[in-house]
Amino acid sequence: MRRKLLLACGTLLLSGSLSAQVSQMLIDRLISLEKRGYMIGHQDDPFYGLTWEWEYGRSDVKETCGDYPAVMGFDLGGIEMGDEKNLDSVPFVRIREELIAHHERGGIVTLSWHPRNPLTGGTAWDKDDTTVVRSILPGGSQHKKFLLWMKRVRDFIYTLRTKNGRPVPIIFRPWHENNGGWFWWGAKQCTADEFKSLWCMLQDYLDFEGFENLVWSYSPNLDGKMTEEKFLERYPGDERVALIGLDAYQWGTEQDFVEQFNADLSFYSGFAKRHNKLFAVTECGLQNLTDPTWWSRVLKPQLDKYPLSYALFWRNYKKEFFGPAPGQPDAASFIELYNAPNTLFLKDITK
Ligand code: BMA
Repeated sequence: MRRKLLLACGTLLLSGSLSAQVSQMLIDRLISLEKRGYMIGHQDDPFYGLTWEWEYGRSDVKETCGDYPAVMGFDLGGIEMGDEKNLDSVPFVRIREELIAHHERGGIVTLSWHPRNPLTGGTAWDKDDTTVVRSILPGGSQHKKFLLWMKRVRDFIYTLRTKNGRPVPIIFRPWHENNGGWFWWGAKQCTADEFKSLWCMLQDYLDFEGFENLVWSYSPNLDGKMTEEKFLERYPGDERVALIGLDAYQWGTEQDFVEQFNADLSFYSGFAKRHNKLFAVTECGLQNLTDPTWWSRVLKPQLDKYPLSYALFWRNYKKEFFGPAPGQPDAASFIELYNAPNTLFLKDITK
């Protein structure tokens, strides 16, 4: 049965089963936390950092500023193949363990998915064939295969439960950066209708009665000139999305980033407000923190201007890292971000 997102008294309301109440509770919590500031998140935080990997209890964010990020992100890429490890070599058993642990310590968790290319067998970035999405929709040559891929995702998510058997509420962010042209589900790779059918197919498959702990996040990439018309072209619809996300990295100059980021932040936060949705910067960062003052001088002043649920920095992979780490030149700037009253880390959201 499809979940209904109803608008009532300025909040999002979900009807349905006990698990739907689980996602509604997360939505309510996010709405209420936003009144106090925005949360800081980090991808793959408990698995590895700049100088360590796989050790339990470690976190570059915590070792830099003294607290865990409020939000932790994990990626499902590879689960569709039945793999034991995800595309970044993180064992799925460990993902399950850390995701549940973060929820149980009061944190918020989000899942992304970089699935392989179902038509060619290549990676999520295997983008040259423009028939991939069509091929996995009902009637397509790869539909049956994709049903199995979705089943593997569903089976894994089903195991994400607390000791008492309650499903963990999860911000689920599939088909991200779909306005770009680098994933097989990108704007150059499929039509808007094909994209919407892809979204609905996955959502209808995962979102059935009794299995509704997912808060769906729709997250295009930084455009710099996003408009309502452009945005709506591939937007799956208000009834299918609870959180609007923006993935935004500084790849070029600071000036370009600040300009484009503000343009999109202004559009996205306005759209979210008008449509009664949450808004978050669902991926962000400056690769390898080449500017040691970036956190407090470049990023924070922009985030401060808009109503925002959280900003999540991408993973600290040694060759390309986006989060802070102790002893790094940017650590002091990150601690400044941490000390600000409007940035929320784990302790802030659990007290
Ligand atoms: C990208 C890079 C890749 C990684 C992928 C999924 O942005 O970090 O190295 O495999 O995300 O985490």
